[in-house]
Amino acid sequence: MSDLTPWPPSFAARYREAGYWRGETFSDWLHGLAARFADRVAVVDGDRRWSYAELSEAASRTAGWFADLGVEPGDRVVVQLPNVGDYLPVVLGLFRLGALPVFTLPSHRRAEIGHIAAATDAVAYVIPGVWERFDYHGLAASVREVAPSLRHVVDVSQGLSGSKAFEGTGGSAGDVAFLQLSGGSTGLPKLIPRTHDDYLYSVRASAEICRLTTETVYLVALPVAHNFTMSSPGVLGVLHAGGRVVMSPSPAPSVAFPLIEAERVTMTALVPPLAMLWLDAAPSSPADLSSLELLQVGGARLSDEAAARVAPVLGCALQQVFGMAEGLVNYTRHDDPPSLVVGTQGRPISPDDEIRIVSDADAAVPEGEVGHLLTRGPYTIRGYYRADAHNRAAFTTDGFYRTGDLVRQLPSGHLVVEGRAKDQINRGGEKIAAEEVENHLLAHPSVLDASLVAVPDPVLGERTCAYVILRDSATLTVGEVRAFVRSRGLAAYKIPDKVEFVAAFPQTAVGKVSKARLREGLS
Ligand code: OOB
Repeated sequence: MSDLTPWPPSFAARYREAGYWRGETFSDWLHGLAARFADRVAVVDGDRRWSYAELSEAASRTAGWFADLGVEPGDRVVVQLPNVGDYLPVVLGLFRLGALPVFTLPSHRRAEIGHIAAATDAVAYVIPGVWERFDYHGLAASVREVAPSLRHVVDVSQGLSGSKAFEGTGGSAGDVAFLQLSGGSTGLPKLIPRTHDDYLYSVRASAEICRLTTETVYLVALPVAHNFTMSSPGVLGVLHAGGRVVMSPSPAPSVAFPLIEAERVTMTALVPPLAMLWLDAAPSSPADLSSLELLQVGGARLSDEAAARVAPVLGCALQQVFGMAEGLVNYTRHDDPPSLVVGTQGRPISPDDEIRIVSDADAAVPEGEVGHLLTRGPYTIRGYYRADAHNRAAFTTDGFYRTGDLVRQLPSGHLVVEGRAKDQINRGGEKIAAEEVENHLLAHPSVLDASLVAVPDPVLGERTCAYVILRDSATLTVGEVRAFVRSRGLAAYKIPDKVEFVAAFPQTAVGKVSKARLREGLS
């Protein structure tokens, strides 16, 4: 099982020659930022502030703290933190040590974290203590039962200070720097290995495309560990430009709007349902949002109507972002005409992002027609972490990643997302692999078969409906089904929104379950 499927040497050489891969590690990068932007404020969390010099120093001390604990370069450390200032010293500290953060979301529970910790042989698990009335210590105890490698649970609310600074190289630039979680379409979440070289390229290029400067003030409204928030251009892009990162504990207008006013925030990133919530809340809010220059929206398809309302209602520019944790990120550009900003999901970061749009049989579709999006390039992975069998299906033999998205491309290179072929539900930007939830439903002794499909939702875009066939004479209520899935330790967003009991599933011509007909409500 390979940790990293490398790019073929000829591609790696080309990416180095083009200046994309610079041989710099995150630790080198952070030293550079501390030297360049020393006393400028890097991170704000409530009353706490870190300058660039302080952030680099805190990262070194955190690295020392983990080293004292026995965490070694190359070890995996599961990080489950909300939008708190400590996130950056922890992650940058692990980078400095050369240990690999494994990023998870605060909403993940025993099923996800247990699997991730076990699959990566993680040695430590970083938690926020209690957050939003949920005690992560209890979760940690159950994770330990399934992940025997886990030696340490680290609660950042207890403070990680008092250590000697660790000064190391933080690995090599071609090594895996961290693991990111895939949205997935199969039974268990897949892990994405990103290297220093490839990720830092996407960070630098994103900062440039988004025209970030030392004056940029970025509000972290979405979960900080998501790829969008982290690098598109996100927290890392803003730090790269010497700007300021402001942590918002929640994306709710009641929390985020006063922070925008107080910190004179210039940009932020949202998923479509939150963008719509902000559009509704802004006109009657007393908060002064006039500092906002740019709103990025991505993670799921933004409707053209909502897109058209951003500039008039929020008084800032819109940028659509169509990205994926596996790599490829597309942005609409500042100088794009309004029709492209409103009606497309942008074009790729890199001139070396290769885009193929193909039929079911992998043949190129005629220009401008809808097909499956395949991609490879200088920051798109060539394989998931320790998933050789899955990789054979998820990548073509010549290394293109099968995104599972259905798109068409305009002559300008901009992509329009028209749908999805993968068996995944995009619940307002939160991705749900149907098979993962189906497997949990099938674990119930009264359930004979289960199928999870998307149903349209005016706010979230999609919600989930579980169609369930019960065993003979079994009885279950909707509430019991949902409670059962919850009891399996799944993140709340994966618990079926609707449950329908049926006698049989509609079938396709070849006898497979027809999810298309289930989505139509069995009509
Ligand atoms: C982002 O990353 P993931 O890994 O959570 O999800 C990737 C998938 C894409 O394959 C696509 O199905 C969907 O999310 N998606 C969009 C979209 N942005 C992502 N579908 C339609 N329109 C969009 N604008 O979601 C992500 C990563 C980096 C930057 C932005 C988003």
